[in-house]
Amino acid sequence: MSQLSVRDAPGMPVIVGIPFDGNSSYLRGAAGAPNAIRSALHSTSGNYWTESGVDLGTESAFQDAGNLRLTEAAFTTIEDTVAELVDRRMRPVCLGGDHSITLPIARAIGKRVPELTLIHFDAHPDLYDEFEGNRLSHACPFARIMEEGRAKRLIQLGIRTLTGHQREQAVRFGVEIIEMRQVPALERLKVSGPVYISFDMDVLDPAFAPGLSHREPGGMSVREALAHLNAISGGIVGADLVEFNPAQDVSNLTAAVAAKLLKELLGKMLTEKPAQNGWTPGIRL
Ligand SMILES: [Mn+2]
Repeated sequence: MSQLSVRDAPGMPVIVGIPFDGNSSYLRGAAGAPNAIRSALHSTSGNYWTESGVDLGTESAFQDAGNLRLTEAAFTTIEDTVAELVDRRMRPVCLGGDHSITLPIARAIGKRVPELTLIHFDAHPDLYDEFEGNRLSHACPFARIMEEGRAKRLIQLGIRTLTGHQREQAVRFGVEIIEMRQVPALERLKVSGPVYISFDMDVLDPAFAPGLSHREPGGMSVREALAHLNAISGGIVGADLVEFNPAQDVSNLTAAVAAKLLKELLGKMLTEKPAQNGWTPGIRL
């Protein structure tokens, strides 16, 4: 049964909290992220206007469906919820949770949106065939997504932890990897057609975002991440923001960064031009 209580509004971004960290390999805690991000987003220390001039404080900007109630069949619930939103022509913006949640999300979207391009911000390629015996580990979702053919293209950005195995996997699946040492790479994000953005917070340097399960130095600044988000062309059909671990945060700093990224992402979704391949997100300018 559907857990969604949102009104029909074609094209509208809908926040869905996914408090799930059961496939984390190292530290738990990411399940607490959705509520921490909301607290920062609604903090009276800031306002609801994006840098691009969009006021997110109006009822017509976005909806928040709250957090999913998850049981053993968490992936089924996630896939069904995202599928319902896409079928209702809305655009899910999922707040993780660990990165394993991107697999059921991509299943739902990939089945409904042809010619999908995934743009994946991360320190890690998450392409392991299996990790510590778990094929659904947060280290594996993009291997499963590409095996299952859920996307036409996978572009990874900010990568700085490639192993020999994952280099082989990238070749096998035709993944277009932009390593962190190649950043900035704004032009490589000019794509056409529908786009799904998966943003792992650990693409950021831990100096900017200490609240991570896997701190990987040498990453992006917040400003670099925003520049690359804003460089994406195509029509955004959905997104996720994952791997923020509030248990590792310092003075709610990473929560503020996640809320900032969420704001600017929503602002971009509300001002972009519709996709040119027939999947029209139904933007209302
Ligand atoms: Mn990562």
